[in-house]
Amino acid sequence: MNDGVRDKLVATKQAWARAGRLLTGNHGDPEVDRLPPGQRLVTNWPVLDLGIQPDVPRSAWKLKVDGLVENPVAWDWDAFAAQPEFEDVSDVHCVTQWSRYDNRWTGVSVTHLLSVVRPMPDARHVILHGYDGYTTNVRLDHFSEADCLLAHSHDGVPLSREHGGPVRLIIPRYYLWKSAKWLKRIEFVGADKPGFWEVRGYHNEGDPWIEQRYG
Ligand SMILES: Nc1nc2c(c(=O)[nH]1)N[C@H]1C(S)=C(S)[C@@H](COP(=O)(O)O)O[C@H]1N2
Ligand SMILES: [Mo]
Repeated sequence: MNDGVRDKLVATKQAWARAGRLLTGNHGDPEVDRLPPGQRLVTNWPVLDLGIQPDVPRSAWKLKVDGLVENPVAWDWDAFAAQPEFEDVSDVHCVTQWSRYDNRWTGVSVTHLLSVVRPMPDARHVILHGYDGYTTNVRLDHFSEADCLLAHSHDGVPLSREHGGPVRLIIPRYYLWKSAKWLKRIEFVGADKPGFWEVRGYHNEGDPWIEQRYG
């Protein structure tokens, strides 16, 4: 994708955000409904990115975890692979209205990561950085939920480049734009710092059950 096409794509999504497009005004109850309001179920797996799909082989991949933590780490593939393995099945919900059920993710749990790096008391938010320059922000309490992980495989197969391999974040309870692909850095901060889509009109938190799509 060339720069002109990418700029147009970003501008279109930004305009949708301004117009509040796709909002149904309904609230869902995750205890009762499986599909959040305004979503439709798909069985394929759409690819969404900024037109850049960084090619990072496992041998060149590195993850930095820093900021307000007592024990910052920089993991290469071998160090990452040496962490305890975690598996979880979850549904994903994209703000562009598709949801996909029963994704089996394998990787390293955020719970484990937090036990290694130990966030300081004034850490409140987490900024995720991708190899493509993408960023997204998430509240530390949302990031800390038990179903969040640094995933290297999906349904038993290593994550493809287009879906964010070698490693992406998965935050199942929030819209999928929070789940940074091609994960490069996890930064713990005190003051919030809206990311790529958040400064372009997407909601700062992105809870699909109350349709926090925009604003
Ligand atoms: N690094 C990075 N992560 C990203 C994005 C991106 O452009 N770059 N797009 C986000 C958006 S908007 C969505 S909907 C999902 C799409 O994930 P998928 O392509 O695996 O479906 O990735 C999110 N994570
Ligand atoms: Mo998205």
